Amino acid sequence: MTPALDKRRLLRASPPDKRLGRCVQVHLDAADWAAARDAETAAGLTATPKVLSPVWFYDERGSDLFDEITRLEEYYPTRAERAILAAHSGDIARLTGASTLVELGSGTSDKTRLLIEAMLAAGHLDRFVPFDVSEETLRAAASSLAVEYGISVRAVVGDFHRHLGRIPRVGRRVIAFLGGTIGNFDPAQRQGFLGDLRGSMGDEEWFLLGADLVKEPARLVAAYDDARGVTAEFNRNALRVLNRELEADFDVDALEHVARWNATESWIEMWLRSSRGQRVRVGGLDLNVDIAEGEEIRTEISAKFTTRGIADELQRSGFAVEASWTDPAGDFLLVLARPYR
Ligand code: SAH
Ligand code: AVI
Repeated sequence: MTPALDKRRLLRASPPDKRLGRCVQVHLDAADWAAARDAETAAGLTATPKVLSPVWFYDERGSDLFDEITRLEEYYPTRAERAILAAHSGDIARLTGASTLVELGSGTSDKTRLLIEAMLAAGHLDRFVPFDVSEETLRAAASSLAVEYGISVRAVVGDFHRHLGRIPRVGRRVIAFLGGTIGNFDPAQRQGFLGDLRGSMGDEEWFLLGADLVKEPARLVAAYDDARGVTAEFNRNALRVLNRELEADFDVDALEHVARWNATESWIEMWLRSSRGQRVRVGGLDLNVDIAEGEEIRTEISAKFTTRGIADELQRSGFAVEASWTDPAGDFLLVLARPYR
């Protein structure tokens, strides 16, 4: 199942999974999300240049490919963030004293185990609330974490840009947004997201943000254009998902992966370049899309930050940085912030 794409499933909430002895509840969201996503896709495919939302990457295969990316030699962010969490999860548990850990864009919640274990050791953690648009990955992670740690897990299927308000406000929360996923938002989305998040948080709660830092362009490009071609396949998979879910007929094999550093915007861009002209029918959108030979579709941006830039953006959105850490090489940043009035 792709990112909560089946409208019927969006309409119901599944009951707690009693077999686990703990509450694994998936709150599914309203069908209007699919309509908004489709409208955004139609607008993106008729824009110049053509753009797509990264939401199309994460069907089951895309989530597996992302998992493979995190283990690539060239893809340093996951290893760097894991090193920070290994060194500082105890500090985070102590500073926050939080009883609820929320994780946005949780995926497999792999690195999050370090936080969960530190928060359990500190004796405060009651529940974990993973939030993701990809239902299958969310369900699998929620079930195994509930069984493994014996904590209550309330998983929420939702979209960062629409459904933050559906996250339960229970206990004293630390809201983690790891992996540098904030870099996949454009500046307006980032501002909207931080404002929504701040508006949904109480003064005693915490925001833990992982962000990738600016570095030499060659390393950045290699991280998004690995030698084995895993990222290329991850990129093309977005259009395989579109073909399946929106009854489209993109010739995916004629689309070449391109990753480039945009120094002006301070972000990596991923594109798919068509090696031939193609007229694509997108039945689900009742749309024909003409793609010229050599034309590129932008599928993702991944912004890279400075420590100062992140602190300023957080400040402008109503958060004050309480602590921040990098890995020993200074590749990745983890920031612990709290709302100010
Ligand atoms: N946090 C994990 C996974 C990062 S991959 C890590 O650090 O490794 C990005 C995750 O964000 C995926 O699990 C994907 O399904 C989710 N995601 C992408 N777009 C989303 C959206 N619009 N709303 C909610 N989740 C989204
Ligand atoms: C999820 N996100 C932080 C990843 C990134 O690095 O921007 C997605 C990704 N795209 C290509 N490789 C990894």
